[in-house]
Amino acid sequence: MTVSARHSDTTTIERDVAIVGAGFAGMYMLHRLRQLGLSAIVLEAGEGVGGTWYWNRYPGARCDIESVQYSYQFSPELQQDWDWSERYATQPEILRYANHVADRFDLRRDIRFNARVASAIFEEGSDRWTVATEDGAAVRARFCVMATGCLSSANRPQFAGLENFRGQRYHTGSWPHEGVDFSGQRVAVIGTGSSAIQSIPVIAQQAAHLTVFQRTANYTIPAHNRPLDPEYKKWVKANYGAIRERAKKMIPGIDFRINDKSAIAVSPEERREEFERRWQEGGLLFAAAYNDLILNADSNRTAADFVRGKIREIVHDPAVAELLAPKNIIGCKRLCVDTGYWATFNRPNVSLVDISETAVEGFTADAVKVAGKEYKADAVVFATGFDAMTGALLRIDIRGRDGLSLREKWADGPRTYLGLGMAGFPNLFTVTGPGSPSVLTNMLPSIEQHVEWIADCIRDVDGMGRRSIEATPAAEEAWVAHNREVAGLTLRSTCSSWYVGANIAGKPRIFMPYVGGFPAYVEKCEDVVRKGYEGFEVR
Ligand code: N01
Repeated sequence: MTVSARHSDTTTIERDVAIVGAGFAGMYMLHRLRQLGLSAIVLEAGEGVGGTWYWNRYPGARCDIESVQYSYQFSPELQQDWDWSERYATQPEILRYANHVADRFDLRRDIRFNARVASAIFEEGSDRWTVATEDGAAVRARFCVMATGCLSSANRPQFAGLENFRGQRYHTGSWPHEGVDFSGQRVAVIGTGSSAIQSIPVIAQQAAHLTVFQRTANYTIPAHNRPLDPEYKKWVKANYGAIRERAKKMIPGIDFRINDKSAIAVSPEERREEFERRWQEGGLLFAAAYNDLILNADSNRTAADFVRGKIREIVHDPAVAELLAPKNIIGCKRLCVDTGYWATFNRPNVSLVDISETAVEGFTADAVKVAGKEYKADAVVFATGFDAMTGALLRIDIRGRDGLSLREKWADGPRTYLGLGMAGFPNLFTVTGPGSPSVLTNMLPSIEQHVEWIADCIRDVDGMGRRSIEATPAAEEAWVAHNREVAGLTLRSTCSSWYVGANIAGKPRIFMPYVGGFPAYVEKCEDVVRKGYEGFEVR
């Protein structure tokens, strides 16, 4: 793997397209634009490709979508050549895959690493975007694609007295590249989301003592991860086309078995068998045990009760089991997938501290303080998540027509047309932006669909001999209203999750991803094109 030199020149270069971010979205965007004969450059804050998989190197980090599906499909040769080793790929394996893609398609020569974008400013008249990095370099481009990721801006809550703490501090979302050895240490983990649930069992095996600080108990389903059987891999490769096509017809864009019955239309025995079968199969498939788990509170309770029952079976200490048993809607916050999470709380070196009523009060030089009590720690792991969907975009000073800043435009929450474009921001695209299915789906097919739509759109604008394309205020307003309406149809909008921005102080509460599902959304995007880019003004 080669890493290009630090980009420190202050000159402005010209390209057809500036792309921000070299994760899976930015890499494919670059490849696709090159295929159209356009010049493009990617500006990437990190030293390497991979986006979320470049930064999230915490112990136990893995994808919760099966590896054979969490992968690109744009290149049949790549799909056939690459060999996934496990059912759920580890972060290092996914990062190797990202690097393989970068090498295979010779992407690095058009990626500037260590180039964190500070601003993107639209210039009226010339219809050019100037995308500037923190070190003073800039790219002038006709089009700008924000491939900044949905979960890439770490949430670092302000904890009182943190400056007193003398031990090591880590955030799961920007883990040291050299890894961390917790042997012999007293470790505190704050948070019990997916990152914590994956890392806690691994840290517990290393640390002298692990204290978990839980504000909200969370649901997780066992991964039952395993090495992939060679026969299965052969079968997948022989049937990849059909698997991908089936996945595209599924609401989450994943090829899996969705039971078309309501949970409350079947007998308790049948329900228990179905939940048990899916628990044993493992993973997110559990959420598709019945077709109304996320739509009907009574159906949802049957699944939640089943998982709570499992927790009580697995966790020996009834008081700890009770604390770990979530009280809210299952799947309201993103469902987690784990390896040995509940059983970890049976270990003598692991303790659980409830901070639902009494928040972390402060830090001393060697402890986390809650309700006047000190919990000794040599290291604290903040598994506190991300400023999801909008954080990475709003960190950049983005200004469109008439100097309109995105921060102003989104002051009351994100507003987009299809999660792809925005009124007032001509020729600016967002890959898997708020208002698109994104985080509610398998991200890889969603990324590919967006990248292909954006590339075709740029080609068509050029083909029509026009200079710019921009969502109309009316189309944007209608899409925002439609999003609001469908978000209310599911139970997901009812809890304090990062989907609604509840994890960030002061963030407007809007359900950000589109809940209409992958197939309906793709149909809408295709229909917009068939109708001559309906809802966009092409100038
Ligand atoms: O973050 P989270 P994450 N004091 O926001 C707690 C994806 N992902 O990094 O629930 C105390 O889910 C917070 O508590 P509460 C996946 O989409 C995927 O774990 O707000 N606690 C919560 O427990 C996932 O959903 C994989 O009450 C505080 C935790 O920190 C998303 O990333 C793996 C706090 C944050 O949980 C985010 O997951 C990992 C405070 N001030 C992640 N602030 C895959 O497998 C926050 N918390 C692909």
